[in-house]
Amino acid sequence: MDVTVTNPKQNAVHYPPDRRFIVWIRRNFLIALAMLIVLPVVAAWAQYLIAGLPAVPQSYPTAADLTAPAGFPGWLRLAHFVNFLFIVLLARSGLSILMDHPRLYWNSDCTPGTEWMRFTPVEAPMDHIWTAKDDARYISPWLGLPGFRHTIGTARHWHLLSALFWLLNGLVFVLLLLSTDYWMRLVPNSWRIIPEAWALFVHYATFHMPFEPDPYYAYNAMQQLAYFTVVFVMAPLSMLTGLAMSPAIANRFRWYPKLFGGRQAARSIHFLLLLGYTGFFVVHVTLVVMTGFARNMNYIVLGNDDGSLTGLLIGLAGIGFVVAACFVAYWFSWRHPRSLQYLVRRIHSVMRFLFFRHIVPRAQYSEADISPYFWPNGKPPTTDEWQALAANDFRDFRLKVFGLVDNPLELSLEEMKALGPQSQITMHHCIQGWSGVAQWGGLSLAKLIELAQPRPEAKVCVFYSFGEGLYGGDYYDTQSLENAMHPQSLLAYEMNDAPLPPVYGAPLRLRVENQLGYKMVKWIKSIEFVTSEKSVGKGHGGKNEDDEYFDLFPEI
Ligand SMILES: Nc1nc2c(c(=O)[nH]1)N[C@H]1C(S)=C(S)[C@@H](COP(=O)(O)O)O[C@H]1N2
Ligand SMILES: [Mo]
Repeated sequence: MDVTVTNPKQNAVHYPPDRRFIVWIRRNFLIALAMLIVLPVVAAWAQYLIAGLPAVPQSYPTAADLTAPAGFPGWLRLAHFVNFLFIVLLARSGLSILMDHPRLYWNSDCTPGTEWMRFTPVEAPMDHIWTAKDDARYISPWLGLPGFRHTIGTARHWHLLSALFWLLNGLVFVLLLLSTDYWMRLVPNSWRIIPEAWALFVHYATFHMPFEPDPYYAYNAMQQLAYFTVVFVMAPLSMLTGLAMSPAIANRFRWYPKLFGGRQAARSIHFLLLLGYTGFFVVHVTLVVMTGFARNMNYIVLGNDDGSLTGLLIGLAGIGFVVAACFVAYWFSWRHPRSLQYLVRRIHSVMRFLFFRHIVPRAQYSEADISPYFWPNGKPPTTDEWQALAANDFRDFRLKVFGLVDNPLELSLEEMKALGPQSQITMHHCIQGWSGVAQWGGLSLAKLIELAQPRPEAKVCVFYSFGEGLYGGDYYDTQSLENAMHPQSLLAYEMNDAPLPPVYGAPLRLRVENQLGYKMVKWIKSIEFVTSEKSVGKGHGGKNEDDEYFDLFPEI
C-alpha cells in the first residue's frame, strides 16, 4: 500500500525510513503477565495429576426445564455483529493512536525510561531536543487505521466515531437484555459459578473437552463467566478509562482519573483491555469452530437450529463485510479526510452543546505532582526575528493584540507582568497520548481580553506563533472567546517558577486546560480577534486542524 498524500513533506512524516516495529515489556511486568497465565495452568495440571479431573455437570437444562429463554433473537444477533464491526474499527484505530506515543506508563509524568511497555526501538535521547512528534512510530495500515506514522488526527476520528456507535449498540443490547429474560443467560445467579468454572478450566487446560451444553439453551460456567465479564466488566471499563484520558474531564474532576490510578494508568488499562478482547476473541472463535462450527453459526447468524451450512456462509459473508469496511475506512481516510473531520466535528458540536461547555477546568495539582520530565513538542522558531528577541531575553518583545477590538495593544512582558500574575499547576494532555504536570505563571487571558475590548462581532481569538507547523507554514490556532474567558485560560511566561524556557514556548504560550496540547500555541507572536476561524489559514481552526485534520474542540 502506498501513502496517498501528495505533499512530499507529509509523505516523509507518514512513511519514514525507520519503520522497525518492536514490542518491549519491562521484565517484571512480563513475568507478572506470564505468571497470570502460567500459574493457573500449573495449578490445573497439579490438580489433575494428583486428584484427577474434577466433576463437571453432565447435563444441562434443555427446552423443557429452562428458566432463561432459549435461542438468539434477531436483536441479539444483530447487536453481536454490529459489536464485531465497531470493535474491529476501535482496535485498529486504537493501534494507530497508540503508535503516536508508543510508550505505556503507570505514572502520569511519562518520563522516558519509566514506561512498562513500548513499541519503539528508540530510547529517547537526552542530549538534544527529542520531541513527542520525533518519537511517533510507523504502523502498517494492515494493522492500524489509517496506519502509517503520525496519522493520529484521522485515527482519532475513527476511534471516537466507532466508540459512539459501539456505545449505542452496547446500550441497546443491554437494555433489551434486561427488559427480556435473556439477561439470565449472561448474569450468573450463584457463586457456585466460580468453582464450576475452575473445574471446567482444569479440563480445558489439561486438554480434556468437558461435556458441552447445547449453547442454544445453556452456557457452561466458564462461557457464561467470560461473556458476562466482556459485556458487564470489560466494555464499561474501556469506556470509563477512555473518558479518563479527556483533558476536559481530568482537569475538571481530578478524582476521576485517580479511580484508575491516574491518567496514564487509565491509558495502560485501556490498552490491556484491548489485549483482553483479543485473547477472548481467539478463545471464543476457536471454541465456536471446535464445538460444531456450522450449528453454532446457524445459532448466532440465523437464530435457528438446523444442520445446514447457510449460517456459516452468511456469517463468512458478514466477516467479509467487516474486512471490506476496513478497506473502505482506509480509502476514506486518505481520500476524504476533510469530510471525516467535519463529520466528527458535527457530532462533537452536539456533545459540546450538551455537555462539554458546562465543564469549566479548575483542577489544581500540588508542587509535589510537578513532572520531573515534560515532553517537548513542536518546532522551535528559527527566524532571525525570534532569535534576536531570544538573544535579548525578550526585552524587546511586544505582544500585538489586534483585529476586532476597540483597544488594540502592544504589550511588553514587563507590562504584562504589571497587570498581575496568575499561577496554576495543571496537567497537560497531548493528543499523542502523553501527559505531564507543570506550574504555569502568566497573564489571565480574560484580563487581556477585557483590556483589548473586543467588539460584539468578535467571537474567536487567533494565536499566531513565531514557529512553523510540522509541514511548514506559520503555526497558529484559535479559541472561542467563550473558552478564552475561562479562569484557567492563561498566557504563560513562566514555567515551574522560572522564565518560560525557549523549547517550551518563550516568550509566551497559551494554557487552555480543557483541551489538548496542540491548541496551546507556543512562541506566541500576536493575537487577533475575528468573527470566525474560517477567515484564517485554510479556515479549519488551526495549523493542525488545517494540515492534520485534528478536531477544532478537542475536549476528549
Ligand atoms: N507554535 C507551536 N505551538 C505548539 C506546537 C507547535 O508545533 N508549534 N505544538 C503543540 C503541541 S502538539 C503540544 S502537545 C504542546 C507541547 O507543549 P510542550 O512543548 O510544553 O510540552 O505545544 C503545542 N503548541
Ligand atoms: Mo500535542
